[in-house]
Amino acid sequence: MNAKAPALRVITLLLVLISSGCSKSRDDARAREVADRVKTEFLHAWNNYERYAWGHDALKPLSKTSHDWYGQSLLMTPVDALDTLVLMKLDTEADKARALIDRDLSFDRDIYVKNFEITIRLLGGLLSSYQLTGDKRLLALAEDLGTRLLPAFESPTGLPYVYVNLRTGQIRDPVSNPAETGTLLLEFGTLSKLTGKSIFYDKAKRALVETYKRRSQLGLVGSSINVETGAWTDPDSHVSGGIDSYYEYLWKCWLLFGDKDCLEMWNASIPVVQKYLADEVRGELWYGHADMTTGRRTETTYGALDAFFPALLALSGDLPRARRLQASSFKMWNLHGIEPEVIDYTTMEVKAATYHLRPEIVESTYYLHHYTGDSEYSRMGETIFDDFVKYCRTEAGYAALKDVITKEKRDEMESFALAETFKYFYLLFAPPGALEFDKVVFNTEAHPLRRTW
Ligand code: DMJ
Repeated sequence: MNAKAPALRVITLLLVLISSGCSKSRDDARAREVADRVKTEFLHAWNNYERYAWGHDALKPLSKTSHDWYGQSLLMTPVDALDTLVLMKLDTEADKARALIDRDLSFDRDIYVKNFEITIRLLGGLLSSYQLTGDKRLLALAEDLGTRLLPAFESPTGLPYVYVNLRTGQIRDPVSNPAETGTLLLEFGTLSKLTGKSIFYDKAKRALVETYKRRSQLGLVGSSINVETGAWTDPDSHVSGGIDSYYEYLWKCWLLFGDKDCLEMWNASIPVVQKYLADEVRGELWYGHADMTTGRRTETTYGALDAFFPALLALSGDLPRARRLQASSFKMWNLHGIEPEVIDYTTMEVKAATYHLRPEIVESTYYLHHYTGDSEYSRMGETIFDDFVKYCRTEAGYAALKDVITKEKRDEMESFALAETFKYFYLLFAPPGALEFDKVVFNTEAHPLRRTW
């Protein structure tokens, strides 16, 4: 045996370690550089909101005007974006946004608001920003809002109405869907834990359970349900918009609250999703639509909203499916250099051509990068970010696209672009200390909630 062999092996090992150390620090430096670019672009969006729409719900980036959802402002963009400002350490901007919220935000308004949207964007935003800043005024606003939303749950089934009047408590629109009836417990539950008032948890938990109880014999839920009768009005089942975050909250409420009922509901639901909604085409994994009663495939469509599902699969421990589905989402993204709202995955034809600055594919890239540490996902994230900037950046902020094929823009910058899309881009590239992933559960609007109780 060659006496020099052990020494050689040690030297080779050292060289491998040194060179992988070098490539790691190169990767880290590159990530920091992308994180800085994300921050700069986020500021471009935020500064233009400040310049043209300050105090309103949202910026209209093409006309450089503002938009209020209900004719008067609920400060949708500042509340939704505040925790992103804090996480990016944009302290001056964060303080200014917080001062505006503290001074001007009032929920004592005679307007009907959408319970689901207001819960995920405003209630979620106020709670996470309260946890990040310790500003008690934010918690007081959250409690006031939560209290004003409670009448929404006063239906014969306990499933919430779609709209509730913030001042009078009157409700309207009984036809809802599982995402809207089942995506409330992270926010209402956190409010209960932070205020010591159990009513919020109980109402939202009941709505989630009542949705689950109405699943078909196969175990699937449909696309629309009447909250007064509890009857389904559309049996179309999928993981897309209108149902998506119902599944997300089954798992996440187990994670955040340790609520065993949620775990049981998740365990009973997810194998059914795999059986009836998952689809294999050309060796790729996709999720389509099926009739909730018969399980028959009804549509082979997938889209920007479905692209949250790899994140949920990864979070719940199913990395193999998460990786495969993310590859499909990225294929969809690359079809036209930016993803459309809906495609038919059997033909790869675009079925709905808009792009609303949605975050879901970025969210999944972030989760997969976190769980696998694989540089494939930072490269993927960089491509997505470069395309996002290339096609959606405009002189006054970021604009949605009317058509991903022609790249024609539309006059819209939804608050979730700041709350979610930029936040997930940033966290994907930021140093690990920017946010301790394992200590938080993101609500469906990317507001990190912590078990501080
Ligand atoms: C957001 O408001 C939330 O992520 C919701 O769960 C789905 N739609 C938008 C983003 O696309």
